[in-house]
Amino acid sequence: MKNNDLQIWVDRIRSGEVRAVARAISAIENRTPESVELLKELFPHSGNARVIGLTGSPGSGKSTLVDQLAREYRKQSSTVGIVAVDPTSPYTGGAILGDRIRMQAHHADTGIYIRSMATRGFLGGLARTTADVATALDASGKDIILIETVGVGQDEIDIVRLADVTIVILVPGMGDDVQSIKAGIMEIADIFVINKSDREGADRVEKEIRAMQSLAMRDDNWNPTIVRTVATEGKGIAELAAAIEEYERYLDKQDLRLQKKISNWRERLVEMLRESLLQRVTRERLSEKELSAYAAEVAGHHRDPYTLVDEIVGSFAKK
Ligand SMILES: Nc1nc2c(ncn2[C@@H]2O[C@H](COP(=O)(O)OP(=O)(O)OP(=O)(O)O)[C@@H](O)[C@H]2O)c(=O)[nH]1
Ligand SMILES: [Mg+2]
Repeated sequence: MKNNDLQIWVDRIRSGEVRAVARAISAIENRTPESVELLKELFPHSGNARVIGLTGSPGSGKSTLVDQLAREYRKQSSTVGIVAVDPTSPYTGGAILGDRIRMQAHHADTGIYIRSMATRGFLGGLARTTADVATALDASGKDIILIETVGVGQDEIDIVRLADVTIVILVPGMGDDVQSIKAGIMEIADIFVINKSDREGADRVEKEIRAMQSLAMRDDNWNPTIVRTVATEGKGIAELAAAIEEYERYLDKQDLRLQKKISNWRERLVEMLRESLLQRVTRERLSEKELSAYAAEVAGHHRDPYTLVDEIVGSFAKK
């Protein structure tokens, strides 16, 4: 890509042009060589958005909640970018369609940009891709970025940890007891939302969260807020927005926001290095064919893998 074209693209993204942003996100998703050049240009213009991550079981009401939260922020005249990661859950049976409908509902509003990302067949780390997409949205001038992901595995934990504020959504009943939620997910919550509070059992969920909280104190001494919502009716949304703000104020007062970012970047840098080094090794030193041949040698016990790896890395380092 010519430098001039890249600059035009960057300018268009920065002015929030929807098609340029969409193209950027596609490039990032596909990890095209241009996307890296683009991200280098966009990064200096990012860092202003408030990034809020929401996670919860399939069908817990993440999309509905995100939608309501987006409306709330639009009322406050903030612009919003939404990234829905893996919206296809067994519960709603392919909510991508629902997300499409959601997008149409906001279609006339250029202050909001929604993007669904499927996770299957992904090149490289999902967390990194999501973070890069957030960087692009940030550089496009969105004030707030909402990241929605199904809270099931390590990938999701990695994704929401990129956020300034992490919200874990629980629902009463449905066997969705606090105990059954992955421990890792509970620990990352800065705010708990008990959605579907129109149903019976919200009290019990709250009690369980409190019981769990009494067992462990966080390093930052923050006691996660619990907010009840009925996302479908827009109930509790203003309270949630207020809780988010309160936590952000706490972050700033304790000078924790930067610390959080630094510790995130430590991990992201290691991950980027790992990926980049491996890419270089496989590109410059180790072809697929060689890899297969080595694997056969090790499998046949003709060679030990430890010396082999030392040799490969050693020969690479000398280059
Ligand atoms: N009763 C009730 N239903 C709700 C509430 N919030 C969401 N729902 C319903 O729950 C279902 C799932 O909502 P979604 O917002 O798609 O949930 P999700 O967590 O995004 O689902 P996936 O992305 O498929 O994991 C929908 O039928 C919603 O209308 C609520 O507060 N109360
Ligand atoms: Mg959803």
